[in-house]
Order: sequence, then C-alpha cells, then structure tokens
Amino acid sequence: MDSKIHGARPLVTHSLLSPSNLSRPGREKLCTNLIRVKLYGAARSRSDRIEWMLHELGVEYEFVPIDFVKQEHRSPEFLRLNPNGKVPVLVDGDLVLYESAAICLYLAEKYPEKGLMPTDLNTRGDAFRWIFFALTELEAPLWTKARHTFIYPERKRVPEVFESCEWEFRQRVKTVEEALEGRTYMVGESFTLVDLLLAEVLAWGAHVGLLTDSPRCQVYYELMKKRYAPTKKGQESL
Ligand SMILES: N[C@@H](CCC(=O)N[C@@H](CS)C(=O)NCC(=O)O)C(=O)O
Repeated sequence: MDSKIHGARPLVTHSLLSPSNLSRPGREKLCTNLIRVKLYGAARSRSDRIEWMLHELGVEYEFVPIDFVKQEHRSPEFLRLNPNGKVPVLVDGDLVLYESAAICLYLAEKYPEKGLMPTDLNTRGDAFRWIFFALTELEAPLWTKARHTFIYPERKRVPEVFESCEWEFRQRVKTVEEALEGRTYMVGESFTLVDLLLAEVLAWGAHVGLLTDSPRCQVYYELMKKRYAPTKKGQESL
C-alpha cells in the first residue's frame, strides 16, 4: 500500500504496511507525522465520496490506496481497521470509522461551520430521509447488480437479477426526479451532504446507462459534481 497526502499540499508518501518505506527520511516523513486524517480507499470506489467531503471541508488528509487485485483489503492489517474488508475507512486520530455514510455524517458534524448538515431540526429530518434513501433505496439495486456482475465469484453470480435491479433503480430515480422540481439543492437552500451522496449515486446510475429518462437528475448530479474534480490519486498510485 502506498499513500499520498491530499489537501493544501499534496505529497507522495509511502506504504503504511511496509515498514521499510516508513524509514525514508526528510520531508515526506515529516508531513506524514503532521497529518491526523488518513483515508483508506481505492480508485472509483466509495472512497471518492469521502475525498469529496474532505475537499468540501478543506481537511488535509493522507490517502492510503488499497489494492483489491493484491487482496490488500483482506490483509490482517486492513481487517483490523474494517473487519468487513471494505473501503472506505477513515482514521482520524484515535477514531477508526468505516461505512461511507457514517464517515460523511461524522465529518459534517465535526465541522458544523461548513454547513454540510442543516442545523434546523425539520431540515435535518429531511436530510436524514434523503441520506438513507440514497443508500438503501437508490444505491442498493446498483450495488446488487455490480455484485452479480464482477464482485462475487463467478459461481455465485446470478445474471437474472439484472433486470429487477435496473427496474428498481429507475423506479427510485422517479422519486428523486419529482422531488427535484424547482430545486437546486435537495434540502434547504444550499449544498449539503445530501447533495453529495445523491450526486455520487446518480453518477453511478448514469455511468451504467440508467439515467437516460431523468433529465432533472442528470442536470442535478452534473452540477453538484462540478464542485469537485476528483484527484484520482488513488488511481495514480495503483
Ligand atoms: N456500505 C459500505 C460499502 C463498502 C463497500 O462495499 N466498498 C467496496 C468498494 S466501493 C469494497 O471495498 N469492496 C471490496 C469487497 O467487497 O471485497 C460503505 O458504504 O462504506
């Protein structure tokens, strides 16, 4: 695992799981010691949404890419961080956190001045609704299809589920399409974590060709995504 530091001063550092690299002298090591936040992730994975969050918050962090091909997510070191063997994992001081939405919520709550979670209780309720909707209703069918396409071992893949997954996703997108009428942001009057998560999941849907009948969703996720150009650091380091 190699790691890179993002934020105001991106900098390449080296493997946390290869102690020989840690002994490299000079600036790289010095900066590693100053960074409190580490993000374990992979290119084109749910760690993208955490990178976006950190970007919105202006938090400097170290990115530790997990190489699935090398099975680094199943290494004993990584399983100590997340026993499920999945990214993203955020380490912030003593706190080790997995589950992307939990990480996003934690970060939004840690930096309330950035306004990524509403403060008014009713608007917060609305935000909770859309966060859970994004993950359990909208993302779930995409994830089920992905699992049966390339995640599960071949003997466990059931291509017959594709059609129902696509149907389910399109049904749920209709809800988002209607809710977005006349709105720039999904809750309140400014960008929040809700927009970030919805945009991430809608972009995934668009990527697999399932957003063709949803013009508002299309415009919405593209507009939200313009706030952040992914650093692709994870990708570069693979
Ligand atoms: N519910 C988890 C899902 C995490 C997840 O499935 N991550 C994928 C990458 S996007 C992963 O690490 N997969 C590796 C595997 O399933 O073996 C979250 O939102 O963080």
